[in-house]
Amino acid sequence: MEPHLLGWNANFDEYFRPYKIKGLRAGRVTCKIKDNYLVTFEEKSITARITGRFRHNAQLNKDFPAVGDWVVYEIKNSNPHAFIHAILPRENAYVRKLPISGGRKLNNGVIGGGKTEEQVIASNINTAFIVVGLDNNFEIRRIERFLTLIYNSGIEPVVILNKVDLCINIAEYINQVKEIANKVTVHSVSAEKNVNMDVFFKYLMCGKTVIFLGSSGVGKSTITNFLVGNEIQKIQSISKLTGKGKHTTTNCELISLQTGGIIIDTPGIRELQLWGDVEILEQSFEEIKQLSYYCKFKNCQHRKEQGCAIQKAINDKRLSQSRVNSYKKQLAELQRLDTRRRDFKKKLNKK
Ligand SMILES: Nc1nc2c(ncn2[C@@H]2O[C@H](COP(=O)(O)OP(=O)(O)OP(=O)(O)O)[C@@H](O)[C@H]2O)c(=O)[nH]1
Ligand SMILES: [Mg+2]
Ligand SMILES: [Zn+2]
Repeated sequence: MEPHLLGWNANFDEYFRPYKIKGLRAGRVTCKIKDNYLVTFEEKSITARITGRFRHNAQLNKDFPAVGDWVVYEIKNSNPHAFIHAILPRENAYVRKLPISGGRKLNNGVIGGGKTEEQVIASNINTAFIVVGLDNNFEIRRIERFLTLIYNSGIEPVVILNKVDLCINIAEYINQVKEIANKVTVHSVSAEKNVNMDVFFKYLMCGKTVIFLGSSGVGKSTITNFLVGNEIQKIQSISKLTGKGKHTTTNCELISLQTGGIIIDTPGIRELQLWGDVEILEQSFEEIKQLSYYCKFKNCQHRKEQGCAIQKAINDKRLSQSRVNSYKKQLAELQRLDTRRRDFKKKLNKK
């Protein structure tokens, strides 16, 4: 496969130049399981690990290769796997807050504790599909959280309402999404019954990478398999690293289509912890931000203050209370994150 079909472009060419002179190669990470990476170049995939020096220099989770990364690697004759020397600068990355480690508490619905670090789920992405199932899965507050994370990553979000075959009031759901994100494109499809599935093709042009996000069971892999048109291919590359094929997706995986588009399928995660600056809410809660300019007080908390434009909008039924609650909750979460990130940075600098 030609590199440009895998998403290679002039920027990567530029970044790669100093390594190329040294005889190193470039490939894209298609799968990652613990310390093992599957790196694809031209027609082949090779398993790879990072070099000792890479490990020594990597401090944070984001310093390690992720699915979608273009990496620089070396093949040594005596070794069964390749060695990754570097990651070429990412054009963007879909990140969330790293959910692992102890000491976590639920406080007012906000998860605290754990490490204050970002986790790169995947990188170098053109479109992020938030997939929801029109069975029992539809949850508008969850879509809002995905939108905040996607805006923070600088990727274009698109909402996919899957399983339309199980739903009679599709328009109602589309309206609910439009109410919270009127600029975001919404498509309703059925991967299983092949309804409206051609909407994906315009996002999957040559060299364009898309990612499927959403809870477990919404149909991300079913959509992926439909687009790949070949179920075996998907199971194969994961089994190359784990030795087994599975139905529920457990790892991110990048799959390139014959037609030139690239898909990243992800596992459905239960906890969606936000990552990003507070300012990002100006995008995911744009209408609230716009209204807040009309509040009488600049530092209005939109509770019971006099002249609060947001309270007025709620009273006039132009804005829902639950949307505002959701905004306040995300705001509190990001403000907490901001404090913790600063503490974490201080600690790192002391080391
Ligand atoms: N009725 C109906 N069922 C569907 C549709 N798309 C997927 N499903 C079913 O939904 C179930 C879950 O689909 P998956 O594709 O495995 O879901 P996923 O989002 O990949 O889930 P995880 O890998 O666990 O995150 C499967 O039993 C599919 O057959 C659809 O359009 N209509
Ligand atoms: Mg899956
Ligand atoms: Zn106000």
